[in-house]
Amino acid sequence: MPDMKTPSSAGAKLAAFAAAVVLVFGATFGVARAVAPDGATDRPAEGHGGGHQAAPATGGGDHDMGGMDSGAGGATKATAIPPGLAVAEAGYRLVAESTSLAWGPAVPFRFRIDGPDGRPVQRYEQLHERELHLIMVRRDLTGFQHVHPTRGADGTWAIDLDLEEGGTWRAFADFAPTGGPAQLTLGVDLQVPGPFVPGTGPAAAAPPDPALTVAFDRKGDDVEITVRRDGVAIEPEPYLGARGHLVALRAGDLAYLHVHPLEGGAPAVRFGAELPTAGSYALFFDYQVGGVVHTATTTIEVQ
Ligand SMILES: [Cu+2]
Repeated sequence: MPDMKTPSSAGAKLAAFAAAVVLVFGATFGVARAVAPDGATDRPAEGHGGGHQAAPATGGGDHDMGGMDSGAGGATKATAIPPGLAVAEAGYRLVAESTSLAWGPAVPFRFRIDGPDGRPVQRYEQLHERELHLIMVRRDLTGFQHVHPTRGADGTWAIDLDLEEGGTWRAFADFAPTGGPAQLTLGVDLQVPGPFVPGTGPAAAAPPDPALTVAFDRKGDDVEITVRRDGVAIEPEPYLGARGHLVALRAGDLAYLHVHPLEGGAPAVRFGAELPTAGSYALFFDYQVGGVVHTATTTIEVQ
């Protein structure tokens, strides 16, 4: 048994690291509660006493992000970490069967969500009419896919992905485990061997419907999105229980911001989007017109 009162250099570093990890994870939970929709629209929030009061870091706080100020131990300042940066959180872990996938138009991807008991989660709450949403984003932000895997009897999720573009993809699983947090977003990087040229992903190459245009307007903390066909504003059709779904990712680290639809404003669609720091954010808006789901994308700068 090593004498814990005689810190070796490695032991002291490990202790400081552990303290920093605890603080960083503590901050993660606070912000997830503050930024997440918290089931305000489609399910009651569970066990979130006071969570809404936690204020996310706003403008100017970005220099604190990810501060693993080792050495400082207990003095490390708690930092605000948005969702999507962690592979495990609140006792849940995203486990990919393989993080190296083949190249091709229909590549099987299998994963599971392990719960606090170490077993694959088998019970989920509906979140926007699905148990789990899988968002695939190429790390250069030019590839985006929003798909819905199917869950097998053993809890394993499976889907065939279109991976005709090489590079590193980030897979985000967005879900609400029964008895767990009201919304969790876990992410893992997947390597897809193949030619990689930045800025040439499928989103960049997707042929837009020439009759449709999409305008993104910032209104304070909100984002207002107007879809037009031949110049005339139209209301998107209901898709997964809403008039559209917006994913916001912070450029640089792909932090995944939860945004929530707001009532009113039709035919435009409005979202509350608390963007936690200055910087660039990529927005991906899924909407349905004429029975076809389209994705519109833009980048916004937050000063
Ligand atoms: Cu979805």
